Amino acid sequence: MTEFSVDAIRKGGKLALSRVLSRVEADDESGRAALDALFAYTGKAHKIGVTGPPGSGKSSLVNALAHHLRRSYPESRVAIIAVDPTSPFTGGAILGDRVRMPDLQNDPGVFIRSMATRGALGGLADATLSLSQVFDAAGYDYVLIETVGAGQAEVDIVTLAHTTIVVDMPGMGDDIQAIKAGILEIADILVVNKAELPGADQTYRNLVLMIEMGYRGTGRINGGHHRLTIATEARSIEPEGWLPPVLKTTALTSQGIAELEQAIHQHRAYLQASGTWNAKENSAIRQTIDKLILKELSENWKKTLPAGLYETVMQSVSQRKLSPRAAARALLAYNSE
Ligand SMILES: Nc1nc2c(ncn2[C@@H]2O[C@H](COP(=O)(O)OP(=O)(O)O)[C@@H](O)[C@H]2O)c(=O)[nH]1
Ligand SMILES: [Mg+2]
Repeated sequence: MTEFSVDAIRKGGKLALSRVLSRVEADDESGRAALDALFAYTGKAHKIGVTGPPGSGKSSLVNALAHHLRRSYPESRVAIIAVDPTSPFTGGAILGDRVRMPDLQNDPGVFIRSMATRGALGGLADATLSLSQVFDAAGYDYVLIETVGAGQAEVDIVTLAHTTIVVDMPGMGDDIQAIKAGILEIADILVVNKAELPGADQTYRNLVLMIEMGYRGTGRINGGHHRLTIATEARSIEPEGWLPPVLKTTALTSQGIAELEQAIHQHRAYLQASGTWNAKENSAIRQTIDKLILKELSENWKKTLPAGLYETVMQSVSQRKLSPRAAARALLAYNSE
């Protein structure tokens, strides 16, 4: 690592850290070199994903949790990665969070990093993983990752995080929404936030019921929805034995945050006792290696094709003379001669 000092990053210099995070997010030469050099120091941080519908209070909850962790464990450091596809770096939601909890920004033990998708196709999960590795290497004990529960993001978080918290709130067209999004199945901990609002108890009871039905295997929750396959695969590395608790919180007043923190640490203890902690780490590492191999293989292979051939074949496909699969086969066959 030429441009960055591993030492400076590990000593907690926020400026050094901030620079390296930018390079890593840009995925340029120096960012990749930094990740390589830092990898040896990773593997300790507890990565906690927080997902759920927009407006349910994820940011508020993450902020309250960060405060609580810093108060309860002053020695520990907390990183926050806010993945918000709707707001740019300095934009709305994130600015709002800053206004609400200004002191987190000034806490030397807390680092907040927001990340917009910026159209990076499928790159968001990779970038989030890379950033959390940097925080891990820099000695951050907790990495809290907030993602909006829409589309693919909540499935990605399962591979990324050790503990996935799904945040719901009263009156979201009650919980049907949560089921549809397939987020119930990925939850290690379920939170009904805004618990002081009317309807919170109903939402809470529904979630408890659905969790219990789901784990008795009646299949009533799952209904053969295709997302279940993904969630089940993600969960299949986790032996049965963890029943996701349902908790009530009021993030704005930090009500229930201590209980949430306890549940998080119980889940961590469970993961470690059952060997799942390592299994999760290894499965994420395996995925990364496989992705890198595929990328490298296909980039190298494309270079061996005669100039213009790919485009010619591509044209045939766009004119519907060839199917994409036939095109791929033809191109691969050409090279293997
Ligand atoms: N009544 C109530 N409002 C809350 C609570 N937590 C968050 N909010 C409010 O809900 C809105 C959305 O919160 P935010 O944390 O930005 O939600 P996110 O979109 O899920 O990140 C904001 O106006 C918050 O002030 C809570 O516990 N009770
Ligand atoms: Mg938010």
